[in-house]
Amino acid sequence: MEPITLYGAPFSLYTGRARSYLIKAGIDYREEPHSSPHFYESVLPKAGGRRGIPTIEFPDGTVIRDGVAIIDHFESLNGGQFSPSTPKQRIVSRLLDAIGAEGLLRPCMHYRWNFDQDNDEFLRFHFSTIFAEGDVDQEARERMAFIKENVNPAWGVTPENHELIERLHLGTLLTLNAHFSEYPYFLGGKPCIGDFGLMAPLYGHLGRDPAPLSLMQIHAVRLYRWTERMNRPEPDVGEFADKDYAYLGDDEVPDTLIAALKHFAIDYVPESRAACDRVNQWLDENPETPAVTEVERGLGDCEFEVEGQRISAMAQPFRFYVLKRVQDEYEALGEDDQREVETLLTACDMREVLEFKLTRAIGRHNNLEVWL
Ligand SMILES: N[C@@H](CCC(=O)N[C@@H](CS)C(=O)NCC(=O)O)C(=O)O
Repeated sequence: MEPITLYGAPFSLYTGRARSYLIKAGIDYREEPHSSPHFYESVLPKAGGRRGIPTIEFPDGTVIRDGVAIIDHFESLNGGQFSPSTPKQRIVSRLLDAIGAEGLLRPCMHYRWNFDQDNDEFLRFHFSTIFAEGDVDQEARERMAFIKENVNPAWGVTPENHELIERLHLGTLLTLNAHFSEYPYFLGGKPCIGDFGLMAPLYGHLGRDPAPLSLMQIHAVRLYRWTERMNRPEPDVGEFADKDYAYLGDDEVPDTLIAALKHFAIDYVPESRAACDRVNQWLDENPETPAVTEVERGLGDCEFEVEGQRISAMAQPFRFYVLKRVQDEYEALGEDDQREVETLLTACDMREVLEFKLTRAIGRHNNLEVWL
C-alpha cells in the first residue's frame, strides 16, 4: 500500500499529536509542508478550505483535516487500539487529550515567543518552510511578528502573567517527571489517546523549541524521555523493569497521575468554567446562527483567576468539543462506575469538568467543526 501524506510541520503543536499516533499505530506516512501547489489546489478544498495542520491525504485523494478526526478515523478502523476499555482509564485518557488539545496554550506561546535569544533563529527557519515562494525569510519574520503581537495576548500571555505561567510550567515539568519516572506512558506500558493529546504541547513547542527544551532536559529528564518514546515505533521502555505492553491492571490510575491532573486543574478548571459561560453567552446572543455554520476558533474573551492572578483569554468552543468526549464516556457508564469516576475526578480537583457543557452541539461537516 502506498503511504498516506501527513501535511504538517516539525514545529507544529498539533502535528505532534497526529504524527506520534501514526508512528505508534504503525501507519506508513510521509510528512510534507502544506505549501505545495498540490496542497492548495487539491487538498485544501477538501479540507473545508481551512489551511490547518495536521491534515492527511490518502492515496485515493481522500482528505481528513484535524488531529482529533485523524485519530478517530484510525481508532475506528483498528478497534480502538489506544483507547482503554475500563471506566476510570477511559475517562482519564480522554481528559488528558482535552487538556493537551487546548489547555496548555499559555506555556506553549510564552516559551515560544518570549525567549528570542534562544528561539529566534530556530523559529525563523521553521516559519520560512510554510511559505512556498517569494522572500520566505521576510514572510517568516512578518508572520512571527504578527503572532507575537496578536496571538500571545489573545491567549492571556501578557507580561503580568509571565511569572504565573513559568511557575505552573515548572510544576508541570516536575509532576510529569515524577510520573514518567514510574511509568513509561500515562496509563502504564502502552500509550493511550491522552498520551497523544499531550504530545501536542509537550513536544511541538515545550519539548522542542530551544528555550523550553533545555528547561525540560534540565528539570524533567524522564518527561523528556517520554517525548522521545512517543516518537518511536517500538515501546522504547528499556529503562523500566516492567516491559509489559499494556495498561495498568484493575483500572488503576496511579497517584503520580492524580498529582499531575491536580496540577493541571489549577489552570484548566477556572479557564474552562469561564470559557464555557462565555461561549454559551455567545450562543444565547446568536440564536439565529444557521445549522452547519463553521465554528470559529474564538468567540470573545473570558476572564478568570488562577492563583490570585487575573487572566483574560479567548474563549474557544473547540475546548468543549474535546471535553464533551469525557462527558460522553462518563454518561455511558453505569451508576457504580460513575460514582468511582466522580471520586477519582474529585481527588484530581477535576469533578467540575463533567458540567462544562455548551448549549449547542458541535459536529463535523466537510472537514470543518460546525454548529449542529
Ligand atoms: N483542532 C486542530 C488545530 C490545528 C491547528 O490549529 N494547527 C495549527 C498549527 S499547530 C495551524 O494549522 N494553524 C493555522 C490555521 O489553523 O490556519 C487540530 O487538532 O488538528
